[in-house]
Amino acid sequence: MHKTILITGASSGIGEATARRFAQAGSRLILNARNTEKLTSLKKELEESYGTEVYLIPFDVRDFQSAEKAIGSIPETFRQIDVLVNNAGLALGVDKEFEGDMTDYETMIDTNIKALLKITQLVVPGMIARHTGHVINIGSIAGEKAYPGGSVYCATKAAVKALTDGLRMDLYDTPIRVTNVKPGLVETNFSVIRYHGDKQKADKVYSNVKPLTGTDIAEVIYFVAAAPPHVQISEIEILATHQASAQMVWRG
Ligand code: 8X3
Repeated sequence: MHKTILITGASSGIGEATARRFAQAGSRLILNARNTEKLTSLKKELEESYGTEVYLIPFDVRDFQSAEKAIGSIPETFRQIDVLVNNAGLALGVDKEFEGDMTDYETMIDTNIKALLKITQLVVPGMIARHTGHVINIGSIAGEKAYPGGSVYCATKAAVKALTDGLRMDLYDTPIRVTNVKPGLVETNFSVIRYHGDKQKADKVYSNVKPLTGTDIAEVIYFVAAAPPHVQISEIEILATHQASAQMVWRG
């Protein structure tokens, strides 16, 4: 697919796997994350393995000024963004709503909701002007129904659903497509981050079950983007085979 793809949160997990999948397909990549070192080594790997052209925009998506500056200064050859993958996001904590850390709550709200909205605002007007584009937001099954210990994370993913649906309505008179990709149990560094670095607790989330991988989700994201221009996959939910909901996971 000879397109230009901007991916946020591209240094690990689903974002990194998505970068690799589009690189394999011959796309030009604009990659964002906070970790410049990881991004730089991913750029090197993708250039060497696939001959991909990669432009890096390292910044914290919560920093709107940096976002404006970085996206505003994308060089001419990368400027025609065809696909925006709003992937940057995280879960922090599993506490009861009335006991959790307010700073964690703010970080989730700022990253999963406000930053996604800001990046959308910075990229979509160009898509409208070029009469082409696709916004793919990474939601979650957590956005469908709350579960204990996840209320704020679930709220942010419910917001992603609303922002995705609203954007699709705002763009229905344009050729721009809008998709919500909603993964279930995916083994990435998601749970390590959620448990504030407690690897043992994180590993338990994926024990005795075969979870999805970032690569599985990247394949779906690629499929959604590669569909013919008249096909808009509005939402797609992906669960592990032994998973029936966020909480129902059969572990044998
Ligand atoms: C991640 C899926 O089930 O941990 O978005 O909330 S879950």
